[in-house]
Amino acid sequence: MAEGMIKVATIAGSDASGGAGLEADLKTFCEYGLYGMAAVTVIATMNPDNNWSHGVFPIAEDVLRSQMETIFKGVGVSACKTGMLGTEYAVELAEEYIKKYNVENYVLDPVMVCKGAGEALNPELNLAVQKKLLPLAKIVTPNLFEASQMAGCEEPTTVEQMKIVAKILVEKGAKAVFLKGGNKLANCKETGLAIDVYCDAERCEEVETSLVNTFWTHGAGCTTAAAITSGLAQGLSAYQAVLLAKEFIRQSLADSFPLNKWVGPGNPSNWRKEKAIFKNNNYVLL
Ligand code: PXL
Repeated sequence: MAEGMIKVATIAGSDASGGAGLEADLKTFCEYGLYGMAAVTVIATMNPDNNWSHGVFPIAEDVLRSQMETIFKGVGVSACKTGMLGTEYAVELAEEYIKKYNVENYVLDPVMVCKGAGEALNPELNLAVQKKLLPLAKIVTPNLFEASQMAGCEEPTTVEQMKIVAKILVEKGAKAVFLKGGNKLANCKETGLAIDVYCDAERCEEVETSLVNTFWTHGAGCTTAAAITSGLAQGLSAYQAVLLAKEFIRQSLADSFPLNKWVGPGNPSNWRKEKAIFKNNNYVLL
C-alpha cells in the first residue's frame, strides 16, 4: 500500500504528439515517484500535412471547472503547476482553486510560445497570467522570450542580462524565478555549459550543467517546471528543487530523439534508466 503517496497536479494543455504539455508533466511526476493528475485546459494538435502547424482547441469552462473540483476538492494536492492555459477563464479557474485550496507549492510556467511553431498566445492573456497567477506562484519558470515579455524588455543575450531580467521579475512580485535558456546564449557551445539563472529576494545565481547539444528539445520547458513542482511536493525549497530539476532535464535531453522531421522530445524516463538496468532476466538496481 502507498497511502502516503504524494499527489500533484498539472493544469495544462494536452500535446497530442506527447512530448510537451500535460503528457510531459505526468511522465515527470511519475519519474519522481509521485501520483499525478491533470486538468486539461486545451488540446494542441499538429498538422503533418502543413509543416506541423499547431491547432489549439480550448476545453469548455464547465468541463474545466469539473476537472478542478475532481482534483482539488475530491483528492487534494501537495503541489501543482500551470502550463498552457489558453483562455481567460482557465487563468481565472487556476487562480480560484489555487487560492481556495491554499496551494503554496504552485509553479507558474508562463507558456507563451510553442517551440514547434513559434506561436505566441495572445498578449491580453499573458497580462492576465501576470496579474492573477504570478503573485500566487512559489516560482515562475520563463524562457528568454517569456521573461522579456513579462519584464517589458529586450530578450537577454548574456548571463549577466539574464540576471538583470530575473531581478526585474522579482521586483514585479515573483517570489522566485528560474530563467531558462542558457542553451540559447551565443557562447554556450564554446563553454559546453547550459547556464540558467535562479533568482529570489536573497540570491541571484547561475545554475549550470553540461550542455546537451541536441535539436530535439520539445517539452523541455514543461518537463523542467514539472520536475520543480515534484521537488517542492517532496519538501525541497524552490532553490533545491531547481538544482534537482536541472539535472533531471539534462538527463532527459541526453536521451532525446526525433518523432519526425519537425519535432523530438527528451526522455524523462532516462532518470529511471540510469538507476536500474535489466540483466540476466531480472532487473538490477544500480
Ligand atoms: O512547450 C510548450 C507547450 C506547452 N503545452 C502544450 C504544447 C506545447 C508545445 O507544443 O503543445 C500543450
